[in-house]
Amino acid sequence: MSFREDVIAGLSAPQKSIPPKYFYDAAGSRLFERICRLPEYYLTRAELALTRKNLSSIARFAGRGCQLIEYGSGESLKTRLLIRALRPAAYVPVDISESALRAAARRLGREFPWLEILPLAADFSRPVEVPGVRPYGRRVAYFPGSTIGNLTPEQAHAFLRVSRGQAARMLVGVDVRKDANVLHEAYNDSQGVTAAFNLNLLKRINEELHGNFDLKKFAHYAFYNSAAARIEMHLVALERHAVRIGSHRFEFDVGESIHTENSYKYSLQGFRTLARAAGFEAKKLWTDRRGLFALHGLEA
Ligand code: AVJ
Repeated sequence: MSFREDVIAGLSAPQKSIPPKYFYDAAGSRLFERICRLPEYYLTRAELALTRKNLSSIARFAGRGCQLIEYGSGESLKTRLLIRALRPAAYVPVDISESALRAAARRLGREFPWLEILPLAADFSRPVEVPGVRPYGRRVAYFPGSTIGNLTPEQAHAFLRVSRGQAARMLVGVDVRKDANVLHEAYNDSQGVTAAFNLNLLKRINEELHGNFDLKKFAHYAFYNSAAARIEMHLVALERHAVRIGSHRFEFDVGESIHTENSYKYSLQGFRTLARAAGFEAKKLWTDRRGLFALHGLEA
């Protein structure tokens, strides 16, 4: 489905929604980078800290000379730490954005001239087949950043199942279930960067799909749904009005929302159970000092 088809279908349902993968246009990616530096958004720092602290044991688990498949464009500091420690025979970044892939491949190629980089443009919110790339040794899938949290547990199960057929081992970064107040702050930062990130989706629709969203008529709303163990992000209409996208027209009642993201949180045991149900053994667990974030080492 294209951006247009997903948006039209999502806004036509009783609970309006837009898939979170569309947050990441150029402006959205820049806003996300700013989120990662916010004092309230502990995830990025906690994952980087645990990666630094456990780098040699993580690299040992993956195995030197493996073929590393990363879901996400892999421009991050932790990816570069891992590549340096692991010296994979090949690196396959998988991302929906061709431009993000190109930029990551160019930059990593400069930093690691010895590394074979094989970028793959694909939408990993659905199961993807990573084509076989010669016998490069063990394949290890790296899925950092709690991106798996954007999937429902059912989708995460399906994703892990497909990955199991492709990679002997997986490294999955998962945000840990915790005090709802801490979670609330992380998605309601005081500088309003998360709000801008959420609202940018409407701007993107205006620019790319000829929409006429008035951004002043929507507010960022994020809360922790503890029964479902997920942060939900919404864009709430502040007044009753209609919006056009091309020839389509969508009505908003006051207080009606567009659900833009789920960000699931897992207890350590909860994620192990999910991985086991998908055919993995949870072999290793690394966490930061405060136990905010987890990296699970799974074996098929
Ligand atoms: C990139 C999906 C892990 O869910 O925390 C950050 C995206 N949304 N602030 C997350 C996000 C709002 C982020 N993930």
